Amino acid sequence: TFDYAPALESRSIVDIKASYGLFVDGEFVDGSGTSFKTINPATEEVLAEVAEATEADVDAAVRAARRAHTRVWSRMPGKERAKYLYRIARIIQERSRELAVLETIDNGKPIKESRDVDIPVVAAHFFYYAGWADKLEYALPGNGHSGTRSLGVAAQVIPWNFPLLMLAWKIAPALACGNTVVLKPAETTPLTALLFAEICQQADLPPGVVNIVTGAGATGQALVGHPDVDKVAFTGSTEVGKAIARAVAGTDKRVTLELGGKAANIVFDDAPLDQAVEGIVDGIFFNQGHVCCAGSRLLVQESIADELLTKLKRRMSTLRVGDPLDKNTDVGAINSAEQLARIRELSDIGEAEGAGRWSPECELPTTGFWFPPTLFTGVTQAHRIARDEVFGPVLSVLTFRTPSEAIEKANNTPYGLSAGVWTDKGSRILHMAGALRAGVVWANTFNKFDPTSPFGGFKESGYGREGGRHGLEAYLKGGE
Ligand code: TXE
Repeated sequence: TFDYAPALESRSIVDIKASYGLFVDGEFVDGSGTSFKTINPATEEVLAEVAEATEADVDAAVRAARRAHTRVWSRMPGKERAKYLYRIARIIQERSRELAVLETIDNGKPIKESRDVDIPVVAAHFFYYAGWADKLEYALPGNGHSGTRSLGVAAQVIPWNFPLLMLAWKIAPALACGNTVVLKPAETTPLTALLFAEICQQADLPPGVVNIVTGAGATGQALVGHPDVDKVAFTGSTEVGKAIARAVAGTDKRVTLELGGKAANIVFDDAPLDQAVEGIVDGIFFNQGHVCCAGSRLLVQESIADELLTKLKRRMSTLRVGDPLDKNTDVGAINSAEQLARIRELSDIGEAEGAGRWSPECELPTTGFWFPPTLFTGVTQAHRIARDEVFGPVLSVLTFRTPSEAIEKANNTPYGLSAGVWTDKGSRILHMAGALRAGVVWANTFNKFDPTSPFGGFKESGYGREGGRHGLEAYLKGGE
């Protein structure tokens, strides 16, 4: 464990309770079932006991959301809904330090990422969608009021890699459009969603507009399967996404799915190499590689492969792995023992299949879940590490000679979430952006998120878009 001053000082600014209930109808209530423990993945310290919501608890939450939708939220003029969203956004800003520290403790991500990326982008989403809330109205005939084209109750299930950011991506547009929500955070990272519930109380959000039910897969299953849910929004594994798509098939529920990825980061010989190295490092080691759009396959043009790899290894050697609460840490803890086991297994398979494995020398803490930044060279398209989503700090390097070979290799994956292109030629960027089967293509940058930009995938990466104007469509009846 870590015992030096900065970590202890940060730890003291968050008030973690010994146990947490569910947030239903504006109140924290006890669950009717068992509870589970959430731990700090950097230390394995038990942080809190959290209620495991049962089917009955989920039902109570959906009922509360339905009542709030019918009686309050869908009838409220958009400019009033906007006030609540702005208020939430401002409280998030005011409590950003607390939110960042709690996110880091429950998730394992470096504090400089939660402080400089996650929480500011969370607030930005609430500000952005607050601005939409009064622009989606239509006049109701006769009574002079305006009404919403909201769908009703949204069931939202999110993963553990960006707990609060995924919550913001889902809750902010849903509320702006006049829907109410029941959200289930991931079982390894429930704490910031529960702090968000407290923020909803602080903002005087009408009871039932936001409900948080904690628990594992069975709770998620009960939520998306609830007959009174109108809309399902899921971010998580492709496997569970497919199961959800099957479960709602034949119902009139609307669904959006944001699933896995295996993005190619493509570096041409005319690319600014030092900038590309930064983008490659950010693409795969940001958030320990627990990123659905992570640039987990580096496709480098053969003529510059040696030079790029030398620079990349030098840069990787400077990454600081360790205490997530230390402001200087670049790579934090792996989120769970299960995820660590998965990363280890796929990496061992990579080695057994003949790829060259390399990691910089770094001393890993002895407690908690850790994996060093890792590079595999000599990877071919047949290797499992070139095909499967590792969801960890593991980069597979492949080479290409021509742009068409780069396109063929980049698209040779069942996924289609994101890609990166590094080149000095504008025409090549446009050509690649058109040819790559990926929902997002970054040019000379990577992993940049903004509330105004739509995000979502092709193929097995799911369907529907979150973010921007496009993100509203998933929560409105009829087309724009
Ligand atoms: O995902 P799950 P896991 C990928 C990544 C990772 C793998 C497994 O490759 O290694 O998935 O991660 C809830 N009905 N991604 O096991 O199980 C669950 O409680 C309804 C990519 O954590 O999909 C959690 O809240 N809900 C991904 C959420 O689904 C169910 C992010 C995600 O967990 C459910 C996470 C069910 N039957 C993992 N079963 C991305 N796209 O960013 C589980 N859940």
